[in-house]
Amino acid sequence: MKRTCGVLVALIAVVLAGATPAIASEKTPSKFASSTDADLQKKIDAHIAKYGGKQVGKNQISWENPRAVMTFPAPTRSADRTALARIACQTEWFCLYEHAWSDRDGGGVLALHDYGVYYFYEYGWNDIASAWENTQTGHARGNVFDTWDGQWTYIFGGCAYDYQSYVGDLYNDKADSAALLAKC
Ligand SMILES: [Ca+2]
Repeated sequence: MKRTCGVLVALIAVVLAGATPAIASEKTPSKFASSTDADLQKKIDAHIAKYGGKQVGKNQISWENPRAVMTFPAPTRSADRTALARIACQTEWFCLYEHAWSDRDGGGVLALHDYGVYYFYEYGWNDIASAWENTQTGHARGNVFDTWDGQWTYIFGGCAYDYQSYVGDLYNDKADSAALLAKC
């Protein structure tokens, strides 16, 4: 009897350990990470060669019509790196973050500006978003979709101002497209 109890306790302990949810705050390496300024430039050059756009400043690529800006995280050995690794979303944009806000690694950001539809494959951003922030003016709406085989499934979004510091395990790394609308 005593022995059975011991086995049972051990089994419950194993089950509980297995059920522990993944913690979003764990540091995840960014797909866009670099170690030095030269390494960052190499990554940006490679991204532009594949997805077009124009380099802006040290760590951004900009596209026009519709207007979008992708920001690469600062190199790991750069002085620009702060304790709060998350890149701020500027006012009047809809931002998609590579990592949850609690993730100290920060990761990259894709910021969308104009009303209309965006296909993330055009920016090398399919299945990446883990968080979002809508800082557009006038309660403008941002809808984000997982697209598969011609089907668009709405997965998250909201009217300005709104955000999700983490979209949840079900929709994490799923987003493929977005629509920005003037009305909520
Ligand atoms: Ca997807």
